[in-house]
Amino acid sequence: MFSKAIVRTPARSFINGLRSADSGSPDYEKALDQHAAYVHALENCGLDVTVLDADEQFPDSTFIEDTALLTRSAAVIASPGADSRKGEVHEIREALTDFYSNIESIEPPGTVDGGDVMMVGSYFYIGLSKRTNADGANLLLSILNRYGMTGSTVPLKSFLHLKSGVSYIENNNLVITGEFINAPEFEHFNHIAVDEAEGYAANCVWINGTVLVASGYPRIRAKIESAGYDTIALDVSEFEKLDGGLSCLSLRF
Ligand code: CIR
Repeated sequence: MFSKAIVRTPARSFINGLRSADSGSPDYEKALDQHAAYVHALENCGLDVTVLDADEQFPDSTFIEDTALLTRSAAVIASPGADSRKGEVHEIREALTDFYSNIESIEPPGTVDGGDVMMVGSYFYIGLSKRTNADGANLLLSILNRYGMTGSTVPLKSFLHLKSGVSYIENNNLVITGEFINAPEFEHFNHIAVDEAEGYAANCVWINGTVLVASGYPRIRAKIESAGYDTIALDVSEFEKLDGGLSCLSLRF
């Protein structure tokens, strides 16, 4: 169960954030409204939400999940793989000192984006991606081991982050799409499979029994509900334009 979340309000510079394809420029005002609705949904799921101020220096800083990994016994400050995002970690360390006494860090040349780390109890899957390298993953595994946790790596082919294509929603259930459907690492889970057309919605967020799903993807929402979950659909169209999904917008712990 989670009791808290940290989010960061999108900065005006958000419209200049990183993107892999030109899906149109995000609308800043709309992004603010969507972000406010997201915070409201987290609160409705019972979380105490800390909202950090917008940081104009870093256009992608609202995708706060990438800056840290929060576990039950320690926080690990990430080491973002994209040059324009490296400086985001300083402020998050500050914010986490209010909540954690054990704060570890991934150090260069290791890189890890939080979006590449999927928690399944005390086991962590770490995607090896354009953003997360083997040095970073090994360092993260050694930190986790020190705190009695374990994990393993998963090679990525086309997704930006591991959690762009797979989400653990507890009870051995994975919402899963694309290259991960046949991945041996995930074959022992129940698959709630997302077809390519709804692939974006594979990034969803379990919070205390409720699953936040992106709106506009009715088939996957229906499948998640058939598996016994309540869902909340949220419009995150402006974040999708910058390759961001629901999980990227918060750190939950
Ligand atoms: C980036 O490319 O870093 C941002 N525009 C999107 C980050 C999305 N984060 C995530 O999937 N965890």
